[in-house]
Amino acid sequence: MRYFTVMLLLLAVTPVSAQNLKLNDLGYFERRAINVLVFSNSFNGGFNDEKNSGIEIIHHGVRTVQGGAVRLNNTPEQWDLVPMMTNREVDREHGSIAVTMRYDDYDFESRVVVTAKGKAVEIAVWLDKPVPEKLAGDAGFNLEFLPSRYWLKTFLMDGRLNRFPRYATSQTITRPNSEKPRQFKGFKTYDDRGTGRFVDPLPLETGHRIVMATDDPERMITISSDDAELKLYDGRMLAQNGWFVLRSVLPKGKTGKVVTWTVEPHAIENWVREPNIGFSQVGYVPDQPKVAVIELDKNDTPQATAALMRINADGNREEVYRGAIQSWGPYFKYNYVKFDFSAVKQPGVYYIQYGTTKTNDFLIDEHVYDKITDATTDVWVPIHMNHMYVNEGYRTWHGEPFKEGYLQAPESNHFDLHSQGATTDTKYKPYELIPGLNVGGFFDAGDFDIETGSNINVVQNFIRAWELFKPQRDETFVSQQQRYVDLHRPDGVPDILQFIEHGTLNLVAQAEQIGHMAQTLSNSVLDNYHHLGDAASITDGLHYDPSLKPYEVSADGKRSGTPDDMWAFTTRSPQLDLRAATMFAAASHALKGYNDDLAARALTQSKRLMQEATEIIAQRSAARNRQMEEDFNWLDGMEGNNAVGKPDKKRQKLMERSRKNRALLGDMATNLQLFGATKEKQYLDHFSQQIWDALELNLERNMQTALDAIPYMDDAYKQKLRPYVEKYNAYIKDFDRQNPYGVPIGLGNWAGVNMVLNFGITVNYAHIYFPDIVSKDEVYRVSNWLYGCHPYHNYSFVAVVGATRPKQVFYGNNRADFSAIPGNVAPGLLFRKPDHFENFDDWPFLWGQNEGTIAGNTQYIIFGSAFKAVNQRE
Ligand SMILES: [Ca+2]
Ligand SMILES: [Ca+2]
Ligand SMILES: [Ca+2]
Repeated sequence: MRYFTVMLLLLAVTPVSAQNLKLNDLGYFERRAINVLVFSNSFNGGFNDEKNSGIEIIHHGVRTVQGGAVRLNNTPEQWDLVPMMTNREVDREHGSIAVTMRYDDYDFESRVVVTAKGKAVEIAVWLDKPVPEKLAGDAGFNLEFLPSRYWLKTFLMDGRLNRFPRYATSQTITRPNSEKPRQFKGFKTYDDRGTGRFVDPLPLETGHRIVMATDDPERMITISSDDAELKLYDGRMLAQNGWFVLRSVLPKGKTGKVVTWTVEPHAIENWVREPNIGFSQVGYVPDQPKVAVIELDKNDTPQATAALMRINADGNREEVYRGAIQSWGPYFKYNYVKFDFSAVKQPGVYYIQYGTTKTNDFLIDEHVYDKITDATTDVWVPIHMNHMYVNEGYRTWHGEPFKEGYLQAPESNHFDLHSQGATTDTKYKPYELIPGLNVGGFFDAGDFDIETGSNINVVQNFIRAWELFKPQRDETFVSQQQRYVDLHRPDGVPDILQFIEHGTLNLVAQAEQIGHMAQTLSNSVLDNYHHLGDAASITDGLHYDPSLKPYEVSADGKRSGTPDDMWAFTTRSPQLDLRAATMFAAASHALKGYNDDLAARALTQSKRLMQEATEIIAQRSAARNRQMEEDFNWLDGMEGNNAVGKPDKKRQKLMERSRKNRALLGDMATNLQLFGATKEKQYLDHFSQQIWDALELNLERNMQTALDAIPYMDDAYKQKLRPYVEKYNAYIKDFDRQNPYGVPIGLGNWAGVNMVLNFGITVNYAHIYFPDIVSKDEVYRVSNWLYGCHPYHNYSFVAVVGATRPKQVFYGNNRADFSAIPGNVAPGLLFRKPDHFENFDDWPFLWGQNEGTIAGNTQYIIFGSAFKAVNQRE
């Protein structure tokens, strides 16, 4: 590890003038305690309004304001239109940032210019052409405030006293649907119950000057406008994930500078952010390295030492270790130092004392990791079993969903990033019931659809955990016949086998009924996709009958005129079929002896899909060479991280040979799975012919597959693998140079937990098979990160179990409730450009930081199982 021993110099960071907001080198306005970002993050995520864009304010370290833009609604929802940023100019000379944004649907362009004016910014909206007739009265400049940081705080509007409501209870009116600005792709977020009218919130207050949070110096902010009326709304009236919205409607028929606001966030004089002491909330086993990473404000001066304090059995506290603080250096906006207390090995209850900051307590003990996967396997996973009634003690998590089954999707461009092509690729007509699909499967995440790709991963993850560790844990009653799941009720069958069975049941049904894999089984209408509540109430459980009127039920009570039935999106993807074939082969192996009938069905589908999908790809390849390139790129991830710049000649040759081999021999990992399922030698030969080129081309990506093969291979294989593992070990250690936490950190639109877990799994296996190359110390990198040693805060990303201070709020089936489903794993630290990491623990709704997914959480089960295995080996 790279330490600069005790270099307690002042850091070479330019201090920002305590007085005025200045445009900094990173292109945002800054003064101490305040960052004002102007479209550093624009509206270009996977979905429309992700509450992550436009003008944003990071106020005493918390991003409490965002969404500053010209918008078409009082309180925009996720699927309301967002403007496309067409130009952004930073004018250093005048200290301003100008952004041009455009609504193509309405041919409507506006420009927002933000200029530093002392401690405030001026936000001005400019129009070259007047607001289009259709949008007059609706288009306005909006700025949104995080409810969880403003509720119960006071505010003054033109001197009138008020308080932000804890819960949405303001007033609304209804207006004719014809007046509603178009929503994403023409979908509707609401069910108007046949009234032809939509709901529009009324403002909480209006005026020309608002002072928010006069009672909280960290949140206090003053906004005024001479030329426009400010209206304050509660966005939660329409959608629980709405924010408080302040807006000014753009005037009709005007051009030029049409709206001007002055926005002044209050800054606490000489404010220094509290140190964030990252450590493992689950605790530490006695022999492992124990290094706290301390995140410091750039205006903070590091302490010379920190202490490890023990809480003894009599309740007394004593300092048992004092060590030097070691500097790591700057990483994005903060400065990092480390405190190494590995020397302390005695089991006990401890906390860290750094200056005046004390952490909560944690354990050092041989058994701290024993239960890290229990909440995930016993609680989170069974709650996500679709087509079942799920009970826990006195509580029902959900009834049996989607009793009416799934209809063939018509041609459609869906809202959850799916589409149905012009042909169905099935024998079914659009809207026809596809029988037998309402069985098995797992809810995707915070939504309740069956994402086929994710469900394939889930079954594979369970199989992997089963084949490697044979966990016999039985805490769950599962009856497919009763369609009933009861938590904490053993039924004599290992739960993991029942989860493999449950996932396989749905996927085999897809292959059998549809003839190939569906893309997804998902909602047909947007107004039940954003469902918050019992999954059984998403649809009415009755078959949709278009001959009935909407909301009408047939005399026999079996059909309704409400078009709420779920759809199967069936456009054929041979790549998805290949992945399913791999999974079915492994599932048939795992289920043999437990559910022989399902095992046989899975093997039949595996062989058929493997053959058909390979043929389809070959046909396509012959027809379109370029498509082949894409197919194979998709399959083997050729564009790996270690391909820097243009590939050289040698690399080009390797890539060509690798592609050719893949076309001839099939996917390398599939071959390995098929060998495991059938023990037919040709599959292993096909694997062996490809693995070395794959390792040369992309070591990080293919190391796991190489390690997975070890149980099937001879000693020569392992010897040949050694130099690659040595290179992989260097790759692991290089993360100590890249960031203070020593793990891969993702900067994408979804925080990086999947990448961190993958890395962790591979490091565990590399250590298990090559302990002399990859030392045991390396396996703790990922556990430390997951359980609290990370930027922003030090809470464990895994809900509830094992940790002293787990995160409390996640995005999932429970997302309206500000709670956690036990065992959930958060995506983690979401990076906001240009330099801010974030994980809200008081606001669940940002999926990129708080949403647990079935693929991610079952990946965590593998990581946890492997990690426990390493720790329990002597
Ligand atoms: Ca989904
Ligand atoms: Ca069981
Ligand atoms: Ca229905």
